[in-house]
Amino acid sequence: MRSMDTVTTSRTTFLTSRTLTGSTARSMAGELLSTAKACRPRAPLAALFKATGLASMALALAAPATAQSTGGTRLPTFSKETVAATPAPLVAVQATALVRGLKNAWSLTWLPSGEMLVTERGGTLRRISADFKLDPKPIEGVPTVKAAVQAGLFDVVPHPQYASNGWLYLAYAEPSPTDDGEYGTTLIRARLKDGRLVDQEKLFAMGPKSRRGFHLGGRIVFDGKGFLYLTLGDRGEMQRAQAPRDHAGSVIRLHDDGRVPADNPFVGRSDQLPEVFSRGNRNIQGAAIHPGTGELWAHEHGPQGGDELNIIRAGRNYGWPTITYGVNYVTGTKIGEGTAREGLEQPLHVWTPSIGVSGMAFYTANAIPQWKGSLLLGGLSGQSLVRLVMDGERVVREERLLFGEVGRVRDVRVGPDGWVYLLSDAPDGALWRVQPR
Ligand SMILES: [Ca+2]
Repeated sequence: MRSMDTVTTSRTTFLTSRTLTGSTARSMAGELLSTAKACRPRAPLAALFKATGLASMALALAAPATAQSTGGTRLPTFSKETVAATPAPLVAVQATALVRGLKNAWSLTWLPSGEMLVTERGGTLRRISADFKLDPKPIEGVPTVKAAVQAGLFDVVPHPQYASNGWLYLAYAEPSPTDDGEYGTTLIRARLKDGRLVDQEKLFAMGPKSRRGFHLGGRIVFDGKGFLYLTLGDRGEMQRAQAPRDHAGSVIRLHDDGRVPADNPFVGRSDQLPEVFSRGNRNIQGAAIHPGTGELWAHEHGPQGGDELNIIRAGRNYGWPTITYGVNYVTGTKIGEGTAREGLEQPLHVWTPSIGVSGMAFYTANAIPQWKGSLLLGGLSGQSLVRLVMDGERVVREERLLFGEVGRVRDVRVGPDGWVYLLSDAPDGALWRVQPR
């Protein structure tokens, strides 16, 4: 009886932390108790939590709060434990609003001149001078964007050789040309001339398009070896992330001119799509190349709980929705098979509750020496800048910075001056600079 009390107490604590309603909590507690009854009498408590999808509880009970190896599968670290183990930030920081009046800003980048470009999700591309003056006139020639729910204009990223070739890459929700109400994430490149995008080339369009305004991904990352990655999402139609001839729920890898690289993992397979580099990704809105390994790191939104950090490797399947550490919204019911399955990748790190991960940058600058090597990312619902300290592929420290001070953090970038810059996602959002206090 004692162990059942423990189970109920732990479950209740877990539910309270996610601010579920009392009735939902009670029904979930009921679900747990039924599962407990169904378990073999001597089943360990950790196995019980695992059976009910409470993997972080399982890990906490079964082992120290670090990544473990079980049967060859490395388990992730969990934000609850890494945050708890990190009492105070190494460097206290403050954020200064440099530009206000940005409407749902999504992506920030710099041009060699020191000017900045910012996308606004509604479909406008804005220019900010090197001394932080917002040009009141948006850049012209941006393609027609479908702006709905989470859809709109996403990343803007200059080519690594922008200074010589002038190519800017943009990802956006492109409406179907037949005007049937469907849309999907599309990648173009164009040059900026006299305040206008010219020389536009469409490089990739996800298919099939749909009318669902959820989970469109939209980050563009160059790897410095002539390839680029475009992150996508499942469009809110979760099974598409496992459908082999569907771009939804994948990461795409292309040459900078849109050609499919011959060494992409599914090239030559009629049952797969050649642009696809990885799949089983729910919705990736932050990705960056690791400065040491050259590999693509990405985080993705979980459902209720289960935001993930992953290293995106060729041909790997990241599991969504077959495995996840999250549960269905509101009902808290289980999704898929559980948290692990042979052949599906485990995340490096899991955020439960979800913080709505968005934006990612490795800190390699000198301005904040104590941060060198950190992985920075933003939280939308988490309303904070997150600093992760990694030991190889393991999170050993997690700081939550600026909580509630800048609102929903959509993008995180390191500027040419070495300071960290954030975009806040709001109808009257801002560009913020983060510096030591
Ligand atoms: Ca996953």
